Amino acid sequence: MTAVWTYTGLILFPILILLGILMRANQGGVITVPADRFFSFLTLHGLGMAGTWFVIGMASNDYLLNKYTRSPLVGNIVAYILTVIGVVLLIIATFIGKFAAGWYFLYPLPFYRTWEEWATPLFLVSIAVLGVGWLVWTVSMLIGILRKYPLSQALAWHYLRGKKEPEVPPFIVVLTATLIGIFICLLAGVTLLTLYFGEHLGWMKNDALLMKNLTFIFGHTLVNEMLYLAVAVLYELYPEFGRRAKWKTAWYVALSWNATFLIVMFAYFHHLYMDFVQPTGFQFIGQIASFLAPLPAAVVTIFSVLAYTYRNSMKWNLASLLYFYGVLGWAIGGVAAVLDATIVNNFVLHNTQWVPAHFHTYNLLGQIFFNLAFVVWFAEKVSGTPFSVGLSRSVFALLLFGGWGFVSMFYLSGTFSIPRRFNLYPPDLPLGTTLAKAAVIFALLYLLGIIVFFFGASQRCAKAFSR
Ligand code: HEM
Ligand SMILES: [Cu+2]
Repeated sequence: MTAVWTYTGLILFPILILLGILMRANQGGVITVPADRFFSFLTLHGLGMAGTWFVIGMASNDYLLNKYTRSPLVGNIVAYILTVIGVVLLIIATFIGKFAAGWYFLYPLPFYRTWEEWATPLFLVSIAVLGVGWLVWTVSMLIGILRKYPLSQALAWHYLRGKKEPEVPPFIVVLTATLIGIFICLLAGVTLLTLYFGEHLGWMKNDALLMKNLTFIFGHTLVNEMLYLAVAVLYELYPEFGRRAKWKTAWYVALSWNATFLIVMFAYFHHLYMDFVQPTGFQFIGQIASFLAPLPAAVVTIFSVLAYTYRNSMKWNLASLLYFYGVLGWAIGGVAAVLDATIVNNFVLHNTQWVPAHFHTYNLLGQIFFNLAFVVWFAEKVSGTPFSVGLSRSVFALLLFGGWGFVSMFYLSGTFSIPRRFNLYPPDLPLGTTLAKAAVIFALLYLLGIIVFFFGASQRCAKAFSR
């Protein structure tokens, strides 16, 4: 199944990048995409990217989990079938129906149509199908973990009491904390969709503030947890590239991931700074949680990676390089995110391209580097053929140069207050157009890197089926 997921992800990714490039080329005035198309591309691109890398993260964790315990395979298969159905429906709703309410379809936008009437319910059904599939998968992986470790052990609470037995690998601790978080935010998603259906069917009118809170518990938290899924795999695999011993759980690892799991649930309040009706206390909680959320997990992980790498005879290949530089992208994107989540800065940066700048950094150059590192490791393992030096070098150079160039254009735009989510810039913002043109070139390099990567990885993954 891991190979099936990998193929699916590696086919969807370039298509979604292409949508991104088309949007940027339109913003740069290189091509013309009609406005209704542009915003349906934006919706499909954002949701598609989040979904693709979420499932690749789940699939890689499921694969590694089987080293320690068996999680029911049926969860994985049900998730695959529902994901395929959900994606097909989503593509129909956005491509043919031109549904275009943005990737988190903020209430009440789905009801203010500029698109086909059937596209709204179809879109909501597609998200519901995906949500149910992923909920089943999450529960099945949690069952797998709980078969071997009671919950308190899986979360390493005994380490907090100074005990070191029984030994629980950090991978299990991070994964358990992450899966519980995913479970909670998917439940919020289900509630949100139920309320949407209620209003669509004319049974009720919803409260906009409640809907916005639910949207961001779901959206903000899910993309955070998707990053942690990739980090869980890093804990398991990075030490394979050095000579020193594997990582062991220590009290600070236990403490930091338990803390992260709790705090991340409250950080989403930073999406509501502009909502004056939100109780003021929540704004303070949002501010404090946004400062604290990244600290434990990021600091412990970055420190662990650096400490492990320092004076260790590392085996540098495509996978380990992607891990190392992925940590860099994660860290820089994270700092940019915290800058934006600081209330005084948010007055200036809100809805500028600073926002896509920060999340493209830790996704494109962080989380995706981690996931690609897993794919390299997996492809080499099932095929027994390592990626050649030439292939690794060209892929790595293209991704690094193209990726950083692409996000730099977003940062520059954000610094000069170019707004996000504009299909065309007004004549008094010519800088936005120029930077968009440059971004297209960088993004094409990144895309080329991914295509080369795809050929290298798919040949090797094919061996997974012939065994
Ligand atoms: C080279 C690859 C990529 C390109 C060329 C690209 C391009 C773009 C562009 C042009 C936008 C619109 C920015 C604006 O508001 O003006 C955008 C938005 C977005 N992208 Fe990407 N992107 C790429 C990769 C990714 C990845 C890897 C992810 C997530 C894992 C991602 C997630 C999103 C999301 C969530 C949005 C916001 C959608 C919305 O506003 O509703 N993108 N991207
Ligand atoms: Cu957020």
